[in-house]
Amino acid sequence: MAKTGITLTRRGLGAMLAVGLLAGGLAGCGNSDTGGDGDSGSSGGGNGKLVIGFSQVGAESGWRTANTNSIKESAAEAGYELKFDDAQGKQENQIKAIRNFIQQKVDVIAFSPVVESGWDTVLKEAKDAKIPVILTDRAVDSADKSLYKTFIGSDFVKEGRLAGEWLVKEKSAATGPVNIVELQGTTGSAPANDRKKGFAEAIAANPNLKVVASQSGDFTRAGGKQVMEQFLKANPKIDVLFAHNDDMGLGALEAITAAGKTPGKDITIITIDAVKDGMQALADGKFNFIAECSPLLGPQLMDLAKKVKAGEEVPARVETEETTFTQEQAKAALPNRKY
Ligand code: GYE
Repeated sequence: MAKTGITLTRRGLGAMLAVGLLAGGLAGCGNSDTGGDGDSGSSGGGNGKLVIGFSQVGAESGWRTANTNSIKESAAEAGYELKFDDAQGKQENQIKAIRNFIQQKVDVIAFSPVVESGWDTVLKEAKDAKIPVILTDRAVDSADKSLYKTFIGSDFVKEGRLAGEWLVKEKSAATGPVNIVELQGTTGSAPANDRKKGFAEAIAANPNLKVVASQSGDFTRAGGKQVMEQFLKANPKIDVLFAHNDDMGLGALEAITAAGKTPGKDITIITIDAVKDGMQALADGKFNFIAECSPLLGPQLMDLAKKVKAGEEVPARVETEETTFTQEQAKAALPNRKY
């Protein structure tokens, strides 16, 4: 700021210093780079910075870690104050965090709902307090769409469908039954519900493809390993594993190897996310296909937060762009994979 065209008289310098001090004092030191984000008019922090309260699901997966990093980095870059809460996978913690944000009169509340149901009451409280809400990553099933301004994230049904469509092609020559086991994400979460649905719809195209077991591994490696062990014990013939995220697939690899089978060969493995460890397993031939789900929602979230605070119209749905990876494509993409 004030780079050119100013001749510094002593009085001028004094005035500048005073303004600088005032601004600095109000901003409470810290980030002097507001990134030209034009956040004037925000109120919550009392320091001119846009204040966002964000309630995160937890730290269950590589995807989640990358998502948290993206949000924190983007807030810092935009010069916004981020009040970040980790709900440790519990809806009651998220509700508590949202109530705290309301009490603190943040400018915008954003959250990634751990499950789809049960949000109406707390969202109504935010609405009554006139604090706009942005759903990030996961949807809620509230019938009243006025309870939130927008929903930014992936199309999980599509991800499941892409996974299923790949399998239909891959097994098109099969003459007998192809037994599939499914590791579902967190029970009641939008990505678990939607990926299951999309996959089931797609594989209906080939009557040989049958899901013989489907259970939640809670999106974690430990969960994936444990449930896969059970699957292997209970089902003598498993041809395919569809895991709702990379982490569960990675956990399952251990169980499969321990059972004396070769992942990627004896059992075809399809996952969703495409985080670095997942991409590595795909490049190494242990996974066979990944449908991407991008965690890099931070920049768009900051942009939407600024707009909703300013009362600007925003689209009700902002969809993330994604692709899919075969083993060859994973090899090519890995060197540049940031997360
Ligand atoms: O796929 C999974 C994470 O909500 C899209 O949550 C997200 C999912 C992601 O735990 O790895």
